[in-house]
Amino acid sequence: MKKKILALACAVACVSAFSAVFAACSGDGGGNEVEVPEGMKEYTLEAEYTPVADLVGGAQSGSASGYDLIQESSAESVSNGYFIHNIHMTDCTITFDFTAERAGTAAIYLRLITQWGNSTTFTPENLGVVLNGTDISYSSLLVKGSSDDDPDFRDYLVTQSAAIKQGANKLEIIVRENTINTYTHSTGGPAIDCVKLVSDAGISWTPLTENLDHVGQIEV
Ligand SMILES: [Ca+2]
Repeated sequence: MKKKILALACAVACVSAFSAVFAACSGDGGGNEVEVPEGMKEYTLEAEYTPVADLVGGAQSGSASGYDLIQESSAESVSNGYFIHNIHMTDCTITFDFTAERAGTAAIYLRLITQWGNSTTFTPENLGVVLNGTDISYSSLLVKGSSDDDPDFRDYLVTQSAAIKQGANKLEIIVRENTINTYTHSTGGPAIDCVKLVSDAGISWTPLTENLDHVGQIEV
């Protein structure tokens, strides 16, 4: 009996230790904690409020474009109840235009899942993150596998310190030609819930809240 208890205690301890190591490791697809240092502010730019009307994406099966790229969801991990999905198309670009009161720096987090169940590594080769026309050379993001029906969005740190200009700035997330979508074995992009900027530059933007008036409707 003692042996059994000892074995059980050891198993629990091992699992706990393993979990702790695993959680601390950024390579587990679990995302990053958003950190807001003193003097900085966190800004959330919702993907569903970006210009999607003219976008052409691609669904897991079939086509997807325009407002159909916005998915409503009551899942706990979804910020503001909506996200953008089905951007499985080379060059499909989600654009966040924002304004800064002054020049400064920003940490950039993307809140993402993959729709095809498997955790997947995004790099600048298959997913461009472009600020004011310049590629951010992030190393890689291991994004947790998930699904539209049960999305488990996490924040992924792309860069700790991007240069923000005074005035107008443009952040683009660009799907590049790839074969990472393990469901279609062709081009895949992540589903995007929002972008979080942590900055001292005094950021504002104009969210296209009217997008939601078109969700679920067929445009003619
Ligand atoms: Ca959202």
